[in-house]
Amino acid sequence: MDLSQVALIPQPASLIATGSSFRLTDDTHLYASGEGATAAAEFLAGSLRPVTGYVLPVIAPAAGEPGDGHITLQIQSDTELGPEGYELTISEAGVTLTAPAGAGLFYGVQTLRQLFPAQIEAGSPQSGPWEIASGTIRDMPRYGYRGAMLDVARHFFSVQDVKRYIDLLVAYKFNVLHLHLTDDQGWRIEIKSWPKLTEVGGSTEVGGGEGGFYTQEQYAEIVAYAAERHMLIVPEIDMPGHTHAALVSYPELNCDGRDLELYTGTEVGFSTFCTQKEVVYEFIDDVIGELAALTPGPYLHIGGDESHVTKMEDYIPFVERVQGIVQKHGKEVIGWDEIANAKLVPGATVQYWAVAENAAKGLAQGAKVLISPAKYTYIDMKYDSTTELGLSWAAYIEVDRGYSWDPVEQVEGITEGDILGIEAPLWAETIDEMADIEYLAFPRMPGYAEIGWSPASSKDWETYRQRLAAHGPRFEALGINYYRSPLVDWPAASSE
Ligand code: TNX
Repeated sequence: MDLSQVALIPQPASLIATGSSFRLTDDTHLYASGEGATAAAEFLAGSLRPVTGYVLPVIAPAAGEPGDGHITLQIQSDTELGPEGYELTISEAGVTLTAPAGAGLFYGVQTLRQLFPAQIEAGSPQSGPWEIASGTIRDMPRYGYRGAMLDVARHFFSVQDVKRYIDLLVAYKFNVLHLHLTDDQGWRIEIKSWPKLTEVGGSTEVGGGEGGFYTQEQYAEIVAYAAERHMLIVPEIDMPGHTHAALVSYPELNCDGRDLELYTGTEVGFSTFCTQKEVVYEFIDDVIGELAALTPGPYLHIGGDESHVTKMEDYIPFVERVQGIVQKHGKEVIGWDEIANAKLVPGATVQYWAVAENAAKGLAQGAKVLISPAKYTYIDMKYDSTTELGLSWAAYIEVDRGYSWDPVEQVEGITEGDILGIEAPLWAETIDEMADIEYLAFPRMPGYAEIGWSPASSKDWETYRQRLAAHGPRFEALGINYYRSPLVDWPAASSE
């Protein structure tokens, strides 16, 4: 077998094929010691057992040579690999996966999954043999932040849906899920000190459905589920615009204090907190305080986009004050690119989605930039004019367009070191179930995974589209409702 012919996404930083293979059998043991190694080994065993029917015990390494036919996972310092890199060596005699940290072992395990035949993803008994090509992979990411965003405000998605999205994303080495928790149509996170946010503000969604929200316990469950998979949750409270659901729940946050009706349409830019009222800042302090306490990750996203009815002279002091509140609660600020019109606190990140000049204003203040240009990374954009779901205001984003761009070319004067990473947002005006998420995310998300992880020099649409085709059977084994782009020659068996 030839390791260099295996369709890996994202493409590893380096790979050497040695022309033989390793066979997983019912006698294979997974040797692991130490926290990160055992967790990664259990994840691997957990994905292999239901399909192979093998026992695959995870045990501490035996004294002396392990003998043939086993898989060893080990934490091992290697300054070159960094916190997420790994080295995977496969021979006929066995598999050795080493990494300086648990995250690297986890990513090595994701690579291993892709070396097995596609049926490995079926989740139910399949016939082998379970053989993988031999060689060595040394691999590490280009960016430390490889994100997806899910809008649970326009339509609400259950904890179970979010967990499934996490499962699908980590298989491609994504490490951040940004949750857009609040917007005009819905407030989706329980805030104990302001209970009407969810009682009232969480009670509907676009189209007038019943909406919903996460209790703090459910949110903590999502955070923990993600953390076990080396994924960070970045919560967003969008403000001062996109706040109609909060304004309906608590009219005193509005300048004229008047009662409002819930909103179930899809317009943007019509709502704003009253930036002059002290109660608004007391409210934000409570909300950010509760959310920060539930969020082990370093970031808190304050939105800041499309505040079309907030005057610039009100918007700027508002953003400046809210940044201070985030800092007070021990978190780092992320905001959509408009926040760069304000004075940014040290450590702030500007998420470039629309206006490159805003990103440049952030850079000039020493901020990092998170790259999410709508015209390339908004997976709520239709693939082409015939796509039923999605919008098209930024572009049609076929699979080639989603793949064929580079983060460092998006903002004048930006350098690799200025870039925190990339993120592909999924806005939910037009989608309301898991199958819709899957249809818009696949097969585009693997392309963003490669842009975020692989060396820029290895990017090549022609070879990528062939690798992507080979992932069709994997998508099917995973039950993913994916878009069968005509630009990709999906294997016959996978086109139904
Ligand atoms: C723009 S992206 C928005 C969202 C919409 C999205 C639809 C951004 C920061 N604001 O409010 O959902 O377009 O594509």
